[in-house]
Amino acid sequence: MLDSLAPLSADADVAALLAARRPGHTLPAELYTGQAAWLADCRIMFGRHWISVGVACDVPEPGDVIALDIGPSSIVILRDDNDELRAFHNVCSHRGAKLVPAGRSVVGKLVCPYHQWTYDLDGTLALAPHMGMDFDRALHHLKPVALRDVGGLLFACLSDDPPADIDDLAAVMEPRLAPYDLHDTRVAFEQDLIEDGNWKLTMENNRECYHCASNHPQLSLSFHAADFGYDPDGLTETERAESDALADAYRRHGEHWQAEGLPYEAVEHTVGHATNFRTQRLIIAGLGESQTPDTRAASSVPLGQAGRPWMGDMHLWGHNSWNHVMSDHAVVIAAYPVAPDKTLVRTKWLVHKDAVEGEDYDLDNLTAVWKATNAEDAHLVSLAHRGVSQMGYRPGPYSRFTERALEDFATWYVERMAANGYGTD
Ligand code: 3BY
Ligand code: FES
Ligand code: FE
Repeated sequence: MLDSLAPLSADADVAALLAARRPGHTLPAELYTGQAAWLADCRIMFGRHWISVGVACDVPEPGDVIALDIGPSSIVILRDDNDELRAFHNVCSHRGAKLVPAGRSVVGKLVCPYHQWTYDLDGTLALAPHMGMDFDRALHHLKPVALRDVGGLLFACLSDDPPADIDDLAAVMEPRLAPYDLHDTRVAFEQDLIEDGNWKLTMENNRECYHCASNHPQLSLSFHAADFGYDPDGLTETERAESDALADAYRRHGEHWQAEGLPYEAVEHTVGHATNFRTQRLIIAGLGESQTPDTRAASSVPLGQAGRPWMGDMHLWGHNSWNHVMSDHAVVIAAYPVAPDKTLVRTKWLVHKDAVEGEDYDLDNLTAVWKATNAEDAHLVSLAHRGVSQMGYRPGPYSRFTERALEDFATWYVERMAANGYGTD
């Protein structure tokens, strides 16, 4: 029996905790709270899987740079002089200093602050003073990070051997995102929020709307219930009626979207896949246009060829992200581990690049729903982390009706950790 307060020091302990996970239930405490488990997550879940790292319009011009810390690791994403997007490990090839501080910058070259080794934007070492005649600069290129631009959303994998099934995500999402032309957008606003909880609690919280009615008064105006994987067996009469009404609403909207040539079906790649994602065109409640306080479009300049306010919400969940792409704006949210009990939640609101603040949209109106929702979710995640840290915590049961996506997430997590050396065999 695993004592919930026993210290963890070794990978074997993490493997034992993973093996102890009870199907249908939340994880053993130390998988949320322990330092060894957190480091293992950084190494495997954030080190050997594709993660959401931002948007192409974060770096619109050559020389634009974003440095992103991911647990103990850090990457640099930039646009080089040939207009190509690139990513590198944020580590100098000399003595390993962190090259670029976290955040945005504009540079001609990347210059290490320690001894001024200087790299071109394609990662080539251009200058290394005091290294002598026989020093071969070609051997000291910055270490590249695999980067994929999927319809304007950026995914990176820090491993030298990234999972090949990012191609599945790209094949599904590129046609779905094409009408919105996210390459033609700009970041109207960005918010960083540190949640006082483990990254898996952040993700679990996001994978259900069980908590929405009682915690998200703003979001609930536009967020229509969706079937994130109900188990149809054992529903009460009321639950059955709700489930039928939901299926009916999605059938009607589906017919409409189909006639418009808009893909809408749910596609789920979770258990059994390396790259975890789910997408579906979601109904927007109320007047049906956008996730705003009045459920109308926030921006009068539509995204790309979107043009029609009735396109719903093309949602995409990745293993560290949730995205809502609507006819007038997109909300791109990603979570990054900071410490076992700290997670950075970064939100970007994208509008058409020609939309002018104050004329075409009001920034407060654009950001109101997710600012409120993020603050509410941060509070819930902190409560969950406080609870799982207590001696009285026991793994609790997920609802088969509204929390199946959490069960899938937890199962996928255990499976991926085992596939990467954290098994008990
Ligand atoms: O943002 C999301 O996708 C999820 C879905 C339900 C709760 N949360 C808002
Ligand atoms: Fe970067 Fe020395 S560590 S130049
Ligand atoms: Fe929430």
